[in-house]
Amino acid sequence: MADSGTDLSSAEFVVVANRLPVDLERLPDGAERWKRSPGGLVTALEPMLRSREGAWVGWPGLPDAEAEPFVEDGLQLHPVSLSAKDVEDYYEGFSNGTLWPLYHDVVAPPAFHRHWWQAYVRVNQRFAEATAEVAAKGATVWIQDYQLQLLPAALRELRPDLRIGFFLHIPFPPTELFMQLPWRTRIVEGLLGADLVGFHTAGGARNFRWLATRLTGASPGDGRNDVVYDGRKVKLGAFPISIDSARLDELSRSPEVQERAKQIRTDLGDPERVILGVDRLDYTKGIDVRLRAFEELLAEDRVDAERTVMIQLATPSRERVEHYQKMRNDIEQAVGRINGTYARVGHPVLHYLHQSLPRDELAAFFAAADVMLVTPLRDGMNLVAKEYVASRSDLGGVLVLSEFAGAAIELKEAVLVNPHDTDGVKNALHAALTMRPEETRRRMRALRKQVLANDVDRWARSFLDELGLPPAEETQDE
Ligand code: ADQ
Repeated sequence: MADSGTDLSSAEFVVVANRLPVDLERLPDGAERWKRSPGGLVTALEPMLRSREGAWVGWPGLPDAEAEPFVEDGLQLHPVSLSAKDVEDYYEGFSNGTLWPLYHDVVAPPAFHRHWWQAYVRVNQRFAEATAEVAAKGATVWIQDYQLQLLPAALRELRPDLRIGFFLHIPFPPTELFMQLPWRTRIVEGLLGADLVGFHTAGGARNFRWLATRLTGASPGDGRNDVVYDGRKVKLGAFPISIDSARLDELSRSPEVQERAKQIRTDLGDPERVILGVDRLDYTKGIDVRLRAFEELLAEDRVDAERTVMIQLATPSRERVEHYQKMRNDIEQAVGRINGTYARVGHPVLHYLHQSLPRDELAAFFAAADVMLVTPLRDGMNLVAKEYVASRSDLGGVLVLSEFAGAAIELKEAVLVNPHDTDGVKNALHAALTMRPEETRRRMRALRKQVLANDVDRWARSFLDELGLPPAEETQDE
């Protein structure tokens, strides 16, 4: 990837996220190189950043990497260095061991450690200093996600001239749960440093507004979607994120992907029904829930092991965090048990890949699956549900979706389930496997209308319009 040290100036539009859109890799000989890490957020924001000669501030993904800022294709990249201890305490500790489980309805117990909190404060401050150096006078800064909730206030302290937006990609928890956090007031004050705080759902915004008025000196504003804090109006709102729907639609229609989808079914032994799960391997995603439902349906003979195959694709994730290690063991044990009981030689009833797949391969799996099982116990949005829908231009396939995913608010024509209700999940899966084609098409048509009309570009624009980012001057496509 191109790497040049030129043209680093102050930027009018800055995105700040825990990670940069590129990863630094250390090769066995000790050399380092940058590798693109394409994700939905990067795809959504990159065109806007480039057209404004914007900047992205974030961690390069390796501990103790002292990388210099550089420009790549008109986009400035500003690495923030984290030591191994920072990674352990701020990232794996406070972000993923405290905030992640707390914000996901404590489906795993959060750990509260003062030294994790201190690292979180320290690293947020470092991000504030890095961002303050990069942003031009009066620039717009868009901060992403739960790792950086103190950054809005820390940045405002250094640079009161900036326009600051914050978006939370995970759920904002019920107020009773949030109150467990020993540093609850500091987090709310941190977020109130922004001019606009965005959530996936209106419920998240409501919870935050209630806490802001109870825990800080904030008073309710004139509208239902704002508060007044420190003499400033702070806007709150729901901005449900989405995917690059058109691009995925096009990819999944390509002859290569369609051919590969057929091949996948052939490789599986041409079963009548293919069930699919695709997740980051995370205890919030309810992978255990769907394995249990599948296993019980097999045991009760409501699903025929000769004619049905389930595939679970799981991207490795947070492998150094304790809860994740245990969950991986539990899932792999269940996979072994299910195949041990119901598979035949050469015909596993359940295929499990602990691997990250390329986009086109993933699209082929979506196109090959009759039923997509998305059963998180809690999820901010869940993009996989939207990706499945975007991949089904044939109007085939049934989406089974947890009520506790943010996506359930928009995707009402999915078969909605309560993941805590095993019988309910079993019945939903059975209904999906036996649904009449007309009903399948009717539901998929409605789902596609929603997903194709509301893509990630629209999400980013609606947030930035609300924040008041002026349109880029010299470009046509803004
Ligand atoms: P995540 O928790 O990572 O995101 P999700 O929204 O489902 O969850 O996004 C996962 C992404 O990883 C999807 O694009 C999916 O295709 C991809 N992926 C999963 N398994 C894969 C595999 N085996 N191979 C390749 N790719 C794979 C967080 C929040 C969500 C919120 C998003 C965006 O937890 O609730 O929707 O941010 O705000």
